[in-house]
Amino acid sequence: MTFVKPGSTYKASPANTPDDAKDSDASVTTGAAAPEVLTSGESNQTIDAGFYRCAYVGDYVWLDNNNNNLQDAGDVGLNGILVELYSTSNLTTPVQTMLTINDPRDPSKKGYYNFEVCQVGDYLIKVKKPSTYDFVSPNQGTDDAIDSDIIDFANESTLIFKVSYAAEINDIDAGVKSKVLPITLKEFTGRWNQTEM
Ligand SMILES: [Ca+2]
Ligand SMILES: [Ca+2]
Ligand SMILES: [Ca+2]
Ligand SMILES: [Ca+2]
Repeated sequence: MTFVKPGSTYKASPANTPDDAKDSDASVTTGAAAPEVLTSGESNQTIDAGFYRCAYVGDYVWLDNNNNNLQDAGDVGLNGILVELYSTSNLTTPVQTMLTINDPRDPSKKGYYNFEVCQVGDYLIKVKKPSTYDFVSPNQGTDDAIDSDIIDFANESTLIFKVSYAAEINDIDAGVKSKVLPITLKEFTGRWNQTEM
């Protein structure tokens, strides 16, 4: 007997734990349960298949060209920016990292990142921007889908957020702007023109 996943985002539960009444019997790789020979009139109610889904966390790092702290028309996504996912149980080593890429859902959009998170819990995101950029002001306006969420500039980090079972979180974004370069005054020449009164 072979079980087919209900959809591509589903994963097979581990098979064959000691309690056959409650376990999954479908192979994680093939979906097939071990063959059973039933005699006439015999009943076997222990052949089960378990599936689960993971959560997703994303999705953009963008350059705020019009300087309004929101992701909107005229802004562009930035590719190649390192994004790190940390569990609050270990804030020194990320559980996952990726470089931002073209959005596979819409390849014209850059700056996309997405983590598949199969363990529910508390997480935060760090965005390792180049030093030529500053982060924009976070949590501006009322629409979290277009605001920036890096609130701790020194640690390049978001607030802690909860990832629940099969959650699809698409509003954790980082806006950056070009740094205002410090200007050093090298020379100043002044001239006083006395005007005759
Ligand atoms: Ca079973
Ligand atoms: Ca903007
Ligand atoms: Ca926000
Ligand atoms: Ca946001």
